[in-house]
Amino acid sequence: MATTLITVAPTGAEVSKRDAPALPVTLDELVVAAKECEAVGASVIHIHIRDDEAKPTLDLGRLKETTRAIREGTGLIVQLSSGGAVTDPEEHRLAVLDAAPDMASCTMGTVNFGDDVFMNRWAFIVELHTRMQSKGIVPEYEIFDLGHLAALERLLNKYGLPAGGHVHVDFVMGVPGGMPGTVEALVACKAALTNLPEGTTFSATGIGRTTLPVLMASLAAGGHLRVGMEDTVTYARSQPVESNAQLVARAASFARLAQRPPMAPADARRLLGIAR
Ligand code: KMH
Ligand code: ZN
Repeated sequence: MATTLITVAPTGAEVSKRDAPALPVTLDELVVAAKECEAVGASVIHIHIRDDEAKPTLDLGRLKETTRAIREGTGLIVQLSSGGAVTDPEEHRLAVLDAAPDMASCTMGTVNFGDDVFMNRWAFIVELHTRMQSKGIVPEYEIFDLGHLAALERLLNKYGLPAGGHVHVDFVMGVPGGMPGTVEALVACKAALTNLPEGTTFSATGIGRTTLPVLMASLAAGGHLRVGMEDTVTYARSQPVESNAQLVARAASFARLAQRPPMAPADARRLLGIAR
């Protein structure tokens, strides 16, 4: 039976604990959230970390400690964000790879990001991709706009396949400044995958109120899912998210209804080409 890979993005860099009290910002909170999410169907965790004041950080020591702790506490695939926060310099974003995660994100182009700009120069993307190749870290290519898929096609044609040989992309939809979180945009992205290597897989996430339409559209289109408080802090109208596990459990229920139950981490490793 076909299954659904569920990625949880529990923290992000933009949401504050004040706005979302359930946001995991300490290592202990993150490990608890990771265990809960694994228990209800997640197989990948997309990690951003915070400092002692709960501000986003790319501190390498903390990233290493976090990677170790999630591996000790769970069987989840550890995917570190190389995107960080919009203010993070490129050197710090590249240094994330020195924490030796299983996976790291690799955003395929610059995008307006609310009132900010999320900068991803071509030369930076190439450096990230080639460093991941040499370190054996499997990328998840983050697609905020349709043109990012054309950039990915160019990247793979010029620099070759990623570590593990499998291409997996994540459509991040509904960011103000990026593509909308609509069925039409998702279908357009899926259609553009025909220009990428055969077997390329995709997941999708919708920011804010686009979460549910994107989740249902992705399942219907044969895609995988990403959910979490990085992307959504409202469960339903006037109902704040209680925990990341609540979002994963909902995604898992939809996946079961679609006859594509959650994928086990071991199967996700095989699919994504992760050796460990
Ligand atoms: N926080 C955003 C600026 C990623 O994790 O790679 C970038 C982001 C993408 O969240
Ligand atoms: Zn992220």
